[in-house]
Amino acid sequence: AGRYNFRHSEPHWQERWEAEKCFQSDPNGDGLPAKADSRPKYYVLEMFPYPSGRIHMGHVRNYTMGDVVARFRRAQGYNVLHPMGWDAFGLPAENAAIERGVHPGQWTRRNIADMRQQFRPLGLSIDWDRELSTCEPEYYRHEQAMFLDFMDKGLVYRKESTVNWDPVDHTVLANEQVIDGKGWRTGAPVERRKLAQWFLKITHYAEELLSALETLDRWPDKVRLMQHNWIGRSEGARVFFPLAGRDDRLEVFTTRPDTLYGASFCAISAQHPLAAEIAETNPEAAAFIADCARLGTSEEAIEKAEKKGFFTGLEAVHPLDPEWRLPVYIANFVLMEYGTGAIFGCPAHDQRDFDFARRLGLPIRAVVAPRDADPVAFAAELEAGSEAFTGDGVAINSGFLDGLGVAEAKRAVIDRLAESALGEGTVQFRLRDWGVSRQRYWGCPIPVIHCPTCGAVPVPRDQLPVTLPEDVEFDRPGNPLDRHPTWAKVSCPKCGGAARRETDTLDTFFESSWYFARFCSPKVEGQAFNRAAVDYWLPVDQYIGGIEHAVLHLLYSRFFTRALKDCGYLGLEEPFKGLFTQGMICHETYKDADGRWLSPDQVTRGEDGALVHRTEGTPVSAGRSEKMSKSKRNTIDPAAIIEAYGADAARLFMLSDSPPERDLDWTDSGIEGAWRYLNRLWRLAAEPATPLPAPNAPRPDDLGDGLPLMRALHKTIAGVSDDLDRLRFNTAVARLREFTNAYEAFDAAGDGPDWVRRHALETLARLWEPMIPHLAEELWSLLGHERLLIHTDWPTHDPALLVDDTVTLAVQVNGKLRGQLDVARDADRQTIEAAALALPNVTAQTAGKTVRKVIVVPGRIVNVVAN
Ligand code: ANZ
Ligand code: ZN
Repeated sequence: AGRYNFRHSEPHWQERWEAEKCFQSDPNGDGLPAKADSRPKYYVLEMFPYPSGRIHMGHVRNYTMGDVVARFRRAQGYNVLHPMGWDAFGLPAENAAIERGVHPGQWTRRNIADMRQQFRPLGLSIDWDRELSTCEPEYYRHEQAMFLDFMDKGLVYRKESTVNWDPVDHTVLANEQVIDGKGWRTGAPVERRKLAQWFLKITHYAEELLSALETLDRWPDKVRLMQHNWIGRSEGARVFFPLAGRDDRLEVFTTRPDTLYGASFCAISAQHPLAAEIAETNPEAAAFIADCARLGTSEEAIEKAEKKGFFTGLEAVHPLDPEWRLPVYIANFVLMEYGTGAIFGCPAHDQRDFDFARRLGLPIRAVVAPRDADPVAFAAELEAGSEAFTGDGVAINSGFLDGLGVAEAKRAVIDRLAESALGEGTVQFRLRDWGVSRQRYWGCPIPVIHCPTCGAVPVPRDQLPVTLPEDVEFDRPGNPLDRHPTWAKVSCPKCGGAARRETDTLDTFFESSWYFARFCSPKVEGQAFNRAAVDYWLPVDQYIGGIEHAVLHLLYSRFFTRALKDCGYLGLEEPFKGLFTQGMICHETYKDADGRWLSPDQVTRGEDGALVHRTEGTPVSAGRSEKMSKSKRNTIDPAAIIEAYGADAARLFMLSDSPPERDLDWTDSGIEGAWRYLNRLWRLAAEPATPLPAPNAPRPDDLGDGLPLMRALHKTIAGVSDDLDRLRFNTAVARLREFTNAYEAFDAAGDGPDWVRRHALETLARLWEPMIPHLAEELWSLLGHERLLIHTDWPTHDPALLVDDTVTLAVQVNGKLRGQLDVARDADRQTIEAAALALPNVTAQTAGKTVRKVIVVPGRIVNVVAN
């Protein structure tokens, strides 16, 4: 038997697709299809890669899935947009500059060129004419304009905020550069410093970003839930506690105004202005505040830490009872960034407050009891115990609230507070505004000039883009833009005086928040988008990427789309109609006797089948299959796989092994199985058991012996179409493999009309094309076609052929199930009776008895009555 020569075939078909411009989607350069093109549009996008220099298996899986969707939709008659670009700004390029002395731009552009070459052999149906790279001024100039538009709309502001500061290198560190609280290069404990930074007002859209999640019915529930929690909407109240002996008051946020009668203290954050005021005259307070700062600001650390408080000496007046005083503490568990940075504590109904009250000996007073409990006994038990009651119930010990349910009591308190202007209902979000300033070189310059007289002045639009200077040095830590001799020195656009450019650059999430829209018309100059092109292509119909972007990237993009709409750039709110998050690629891990990680190609099987070191022959132990990572050395290089087995085998294995949302275990046997199957498939057309008729032969009226295969084929068409529609690639593969088995048996038997064989084989090639495009074209050409397979339409199934021609009947004897019977759908009563009585189990059960009656319920049951 011959072998499929993928080394010849794969490049050959890639060249044909390119020569015929099969994936071109921008005939006029304005992003739009040709005027006469009336096909509906379909935009499929995979999250664009960071140009690290090498593609990895995760990329192969991601882009293969997107490619299947693109090819499938194209075959179905859609005008498909399937672009590719590079998320090209970011820290690794700067690290390369620091470590190897190569300029970040040079490093990045070389990586892009390398990766483009590595993607080619995969045979992806990408429109490379739309390629973009975010580090080029022709891309980032538009986001500088967007930044200015956002400024005009009040969606940008500047405020002091904390950064990670390396005290040895004297530089700001990105979060990724802080490892276990220490600087990545110096190992020095990181300090917190305040710096003025730029923020985008994502919170302006908090309510919408939350409520619109409901409309995203083609997103995974998991991602919607993560965004829901991230936005974190809480309904509650702002309550004002006058401060005794002062003329100001403490403003707190609470979700439980119904528990106000259970209050026993107030607490403020260590960063609260009132805390700072007290610290000015109270060194102990200052020491306590400094102590809290060491805890860091991560919510997790705060959650875990022991609850501590410092009494300020101040007393707050209870808003519902002017005689009632509450001590005010500075507490380490109150965050300045949430609500108002101040709380009232109700120990009986909040565990944190409970623990705090116990430690400090503060009163614990139950004010809510379960509906069916005896209030007095319940309160006594709670106050003596160690657990807060956070469930639903009715108000007790609460004056005018007594007897009301939690929800009613909340409303009643808010109404009462509003009457005396001591409170109001409010909604609070966990979502924070997006800090976009980065003290880095390799990013988009923020288009602002700082003037000592005029303040922060936007760069005039006719002076955009503000480009990065090329002549920078990375020989010292810190931001080279900051110490560049001339770049930052400019005159103020307003007053003409000496001024300085903003030397911070934008967070790289900025670029990825609108690239999907730029792909709609990547060549237009002078504006970010051709409005008609974004109106035509957006939203992205199917977006595919990793779950690690479930919150930030996807939320920022949703925010950007709204902000861009409000600035008149485009007309929609939700950029991604369908979202799919794929699983990771895993591989077994290996260690030698000394516990060192070994890579898969260092490991082989010895004569006895045990794992050994390939060159040293020493024993190797295999560990769990884990996500492929450099640190565990369990990666497989896609280039090596494609070299050995071809792109189609890699694609097939990626798609077939497990559901696409799950993790996939890369195994040698898996890729070899895929390779063997491809050869089998190839032989069906290259070396058919029975010669095939010429193409385009007419369909015979009577399919004769070919009917069962035709039924199987049409079931396969229907099933695969449905699977690809829902991105169930693995089941599509399973169906096609099953049909291949049926076809092989049919071909070997050599009967049935030849037309059916050709038709089945051609359809099989068509159905496989989205997944293994090269071999599919090869089969198509072996079957005698000149024109490319990808120009042929997706097949539709014939519903008549989906109806089974047999039915399965349950056979009972005296009402007890004794067997099953497959009969022709149109079999008559006599035939069914005879077949039922002939079943061995039925003969056994009726032996020595007389059959009195046989009842046939058509299509369902046969009951034999015998005694
Ligand atoms: C009084 C109270 C009584 C509370 C009670 C809870 C239970 P979520 O649901 O997350 O919005 N809180 C408010 N601001 C805070 C801050 N800056 N740092 C720490 N805690 C803060 O939680 C809101 C609740 O968390 C608020 O309701 C407040 O405590 C606390 F039986 O007020 B509550
Ligand atoms: Zn000025």
